Amino acid sequence: MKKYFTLILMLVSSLAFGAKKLPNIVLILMDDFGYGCINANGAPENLVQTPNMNSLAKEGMNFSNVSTLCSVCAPTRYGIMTGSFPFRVPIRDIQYSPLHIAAEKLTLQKMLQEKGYNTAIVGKWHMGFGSKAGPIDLRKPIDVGANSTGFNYSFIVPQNHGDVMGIFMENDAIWGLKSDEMNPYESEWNGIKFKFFGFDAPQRVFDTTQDVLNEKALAWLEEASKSDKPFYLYFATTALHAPFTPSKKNAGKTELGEYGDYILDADDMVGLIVNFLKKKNIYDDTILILTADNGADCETVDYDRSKDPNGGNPILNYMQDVQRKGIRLNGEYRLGKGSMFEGGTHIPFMLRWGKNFPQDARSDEEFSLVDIMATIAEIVDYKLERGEHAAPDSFSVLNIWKGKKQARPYIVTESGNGIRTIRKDGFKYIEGIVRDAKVERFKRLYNLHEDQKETKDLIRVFPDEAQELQDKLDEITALKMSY
Ligand SMILES: [Ca+2]
Repeated sequence: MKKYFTLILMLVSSLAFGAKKLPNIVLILMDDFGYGCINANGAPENLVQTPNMNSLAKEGMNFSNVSTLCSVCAPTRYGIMTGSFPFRVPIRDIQYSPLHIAAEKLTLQKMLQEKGYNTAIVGKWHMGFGSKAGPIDLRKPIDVGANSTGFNYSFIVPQNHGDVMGIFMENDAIWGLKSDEMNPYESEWNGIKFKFFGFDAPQRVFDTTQDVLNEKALAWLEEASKSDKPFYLYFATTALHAPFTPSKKNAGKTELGEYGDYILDADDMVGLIVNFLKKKNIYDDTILILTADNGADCETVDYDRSKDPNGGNPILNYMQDVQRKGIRLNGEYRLGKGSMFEGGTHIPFMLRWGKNFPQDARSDEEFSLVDIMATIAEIVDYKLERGEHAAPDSFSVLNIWKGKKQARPYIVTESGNGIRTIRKDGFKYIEGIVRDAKVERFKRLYNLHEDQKETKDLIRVFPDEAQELQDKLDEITALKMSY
């Protein structure tokens, strides 16, 4: 009798207290979006306006010291989705296949599915398809892709804005494919040629791609919000990856030209999501994260196109012209996308969850995008069985998200060509070794607390500290996990 009574009591209490729905989660991951592109982070308002992101900073938290995993796209995305440093797997030279997330990997989205979430990705994928290496024919059935990593729904750009596929994919098949015919074609932006396979399916158009993604994201949210299940939307935007092709609505509006107009598109997108959540009265029940995979693709103002026999790199020339108008796209940080310096890895991060997290707050605490997975695991009470395939490098930084102080043991990042950096107590060590002997010269040590622009190399001043950090990197590599 006592046993039954206990059982009934447990049922009653789970109905009364345990029925609290888990929070919805929307993770907006911008592409190549620099720390300094937002007014709230220093972008001059006379050049470009980001009212929706500024409001988010006021309604939630704005972090000034968050690092991405790598200063280019795919490795960072891998790290966010798996809680694993991307140097543990070969991810570079991605050509659509194979799928880079192994079947045995626990992902953020699988974890949330297990907790009863309805999950979706809308936007840039860049994680490959299929179980076999080599060129993949997207017209044929695909055995593994975005959905098999834990998304109930996917509507994706296979690689990135401007990719040769030129199509959208829905649930890992080409969206609207009519036949096997191919009619290759080209287009041009800023003197750069873009080639497309010409699948017999709706083609992405540069200046409407983000609009299509917005519509798909809102349509999915509309459906998902009708259900009792909590939802997780991973919204990976095409903005602001080159080509910089703003919508007709915003073209010509800013003093920064197409680049600034494209920032307006990105800001409008944030407004659409926030307004949707407010309209549905679920804004306070949703964890909203806004961040970026890596910094803007720009050099410092010292980049000298005149020394290049070809007149410089078209994108870097373009970005330099933008910065000469008086904006620092990556804030005060050195260099940008692809580099091992902070301009490539020091990204914007905003966060809101009603009254559960501070509002109108700034935080200078340090953490990494690899920590999203373990932090969310703690929030939704998912017990991570730590190991090589379960968030091996992710630390819960929930205290930081709650506005408190918490020291993450160290921060590891990578450059586009796989040079790793490790940061601890202000010291940032750049290993400058491994794949190519020519990069040996990049072995460096900086004190970011005193020199955030990374101008004074201290490797000869503090050789022991540098060695200690190299040893730590070696240990992290050998153990296959750092948690
Ligand atoms: Ca990127």
